[in-house]
Amino acid sequence: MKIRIFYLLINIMFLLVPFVYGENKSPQSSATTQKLFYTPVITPNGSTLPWTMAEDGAKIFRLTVEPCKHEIALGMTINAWCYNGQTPGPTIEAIEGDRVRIFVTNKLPEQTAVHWHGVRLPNGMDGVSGLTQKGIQPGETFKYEFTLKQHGTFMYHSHGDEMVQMGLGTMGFFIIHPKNPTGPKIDRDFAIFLNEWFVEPGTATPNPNIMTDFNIFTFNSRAFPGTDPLVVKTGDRVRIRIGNVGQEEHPIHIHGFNFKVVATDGGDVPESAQWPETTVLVAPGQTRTIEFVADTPGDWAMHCHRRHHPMNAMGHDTPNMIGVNQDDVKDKVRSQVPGYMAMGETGMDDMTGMNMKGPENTLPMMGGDGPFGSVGMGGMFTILKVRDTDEELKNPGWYKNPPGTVAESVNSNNKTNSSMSENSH
Ligand SMILES: [Cu+2]
Repeated sequence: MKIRIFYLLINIMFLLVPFVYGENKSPQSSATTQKLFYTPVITPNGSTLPWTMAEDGAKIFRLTVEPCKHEIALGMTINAWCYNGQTPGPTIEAIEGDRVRIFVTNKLPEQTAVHWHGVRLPNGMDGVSGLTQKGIQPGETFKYEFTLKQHGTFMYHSHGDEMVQMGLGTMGFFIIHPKNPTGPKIDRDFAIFLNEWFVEPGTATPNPNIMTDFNIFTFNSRAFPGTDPLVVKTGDRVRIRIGNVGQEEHPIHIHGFNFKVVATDGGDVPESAQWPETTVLVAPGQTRTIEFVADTPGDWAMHCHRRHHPMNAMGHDTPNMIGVNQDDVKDKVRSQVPGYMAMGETGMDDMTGMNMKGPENTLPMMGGDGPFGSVGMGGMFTILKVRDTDEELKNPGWYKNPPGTVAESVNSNNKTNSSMSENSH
């Protein structure tokens, strides 16, 4: 009986929730009050766009599109086109019902316009240069203004000379939180933009004319090992929003968990239509929002599952030498080219340890040191770090596997694996 009353009380509390939220949900309320409604989005390697409140209650955002230098990972910096000096541009966060006023200043050498992908708005605010507005000329500032009628994960990007402008990085997230949140509380909310580039090794400007043969694959315009890890606490409900306005589709895979696709840029997926997945395909022009409970601690890989995409620039067009004995050739070439190494005979993993000096301003095909050696990955790869304690969250380091839980050699008396993980940080 007591239990029944307890559940009855719980139910009544849930029924009251919308009314409690209703007290503060006006778009005119202050930033601090509004923060109560949602877990702020983390854009790994990126940032959130600050806003100010106009006297009439509109939220004012400012974007400047301009050429910038952008680091893909240590050792490689490109000439990108950015919003506010960043690619992806800073994440816009607002709340359903907000009136937003967005000033866009063009400092590119050509005209531009900004399209608010997936956002329902008046036609003249849709940002297609020539079709719905005049192009924003170099040096000009345009004002976009509309009221947010929906919630979800949307995007903003150039519309007009897209091949060049988006090919050089002009894209960002536009995230609208629900006015009346439903469902379980989200503890960590991440946003990751997918993109691919072609940067000729030894150069710095991505070639936007390339249609298929990309050589740099990025999460938030960073390639592993330059990608920030996603750090969460064991038991957290995690949301990851993935966006793509590139040229390629990417099946994004997470180890250790299964998740559900809870929303697209078209809106929420009804719970009855969500099925469990471990990989979600995100095509150009789509966002996919996934959720799961991170119930198992560890360092879990998250990456694109197309084989060339968790990989960096070098080696995609090398001849296939798998299984070819190069001993004879090696000596002959070495007589002409001192220090020549035969490569790819037993696979390419051995290349990761060689620290080969490639052309300037490019990245080794794969790399990134882990607690057990080279990770043998690059490109669209990051690590989901799930940790038990707040202390570990501050400095997660490498996961310390409990003794006896690491795969290890059974025929070489090699017991270094578990001790390595216990000692490494
Ligand atoms: Cu991919």
